Amino acid sequence: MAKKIILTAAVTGAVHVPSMTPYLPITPEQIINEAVKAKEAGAAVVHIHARNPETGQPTSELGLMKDIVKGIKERSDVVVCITTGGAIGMSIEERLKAIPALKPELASCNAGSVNFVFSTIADKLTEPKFDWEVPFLKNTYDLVFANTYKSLEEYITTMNEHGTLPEFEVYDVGMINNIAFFRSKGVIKQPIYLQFVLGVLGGIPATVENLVYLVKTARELLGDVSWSCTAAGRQQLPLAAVTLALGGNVRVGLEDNIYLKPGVLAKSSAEQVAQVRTIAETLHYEIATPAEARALLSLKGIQNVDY
Ligand code: KMH
Ligand code: ZN
Repeated sequence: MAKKIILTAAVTGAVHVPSMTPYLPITPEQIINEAVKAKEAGAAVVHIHARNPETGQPTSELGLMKDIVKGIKERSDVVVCITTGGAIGMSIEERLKAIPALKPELASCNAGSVNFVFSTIADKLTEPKFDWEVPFLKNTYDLVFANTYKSLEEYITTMNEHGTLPEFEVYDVGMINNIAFFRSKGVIKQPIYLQFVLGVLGGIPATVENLVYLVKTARELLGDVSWSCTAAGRQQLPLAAVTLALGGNVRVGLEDNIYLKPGVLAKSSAEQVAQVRTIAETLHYEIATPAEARALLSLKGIQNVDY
């Protein structure tokens, strides 16, 4: 069977703020619509955060997350990956509570602590729409995106208990060794699925050499595990092409990059999905359907979620 490529769309995230682009989905309805459009463009997985529908501020409010994932499930069979990263500054409890509550098939699991700095965005906001935006952005200059070993063990164990596959978010090479540690301890009991996240200020820079280094190190420490890659900002599409050449899966979306091409805002994550799909199909790859992605990742099935 030709290698099937799993495309993931991270439709809103908790980094970009509404004043940066009018196309950032913030209400449940907008997030649901963007997820369904991304699936229709070729995404087999959507990575979901919740936001305050009035102000766009990232929130861990369970009711909103439930409305969003239920709405997506009612309109599409796409795989939903719920964030446990939440937003910088959220507590472990806030970030983790969606797993026991909603029991998703897939959830992000951040494989180590990292400075996750996006304060530079504040300098470019000429007329912020909301009071929370500039302080939220500037605070990242003095915050660590904390994922201690103790919290990592709690995230992984909780996901094991609810049949949720951890999608390990890897921001730097040392985090691959963290995952190897938890596998050697027997904490990791499910197949390992990596999401390399390059280009975060504080994490590994988004270069071809660094992606090759990450893939090589993962193979050395973890063996032949499934992996995907996303690059923040302008490297998103070039590194997507390199990822495909390396046999990896690809994540795009407005969580990671608000542009379609230099100077042109993406109107939806679906537009970025379509760009990567074109490259993949030109390379004679086939795009995985949600059902094929479930099989490739050994997911428990949409009938086993709790929403
Ligand atoms: N929002 C960032 C702090 C995740 O979804 O697990 C990290 C993030 C990771 O979005
Ligand atoms: Zn995220």
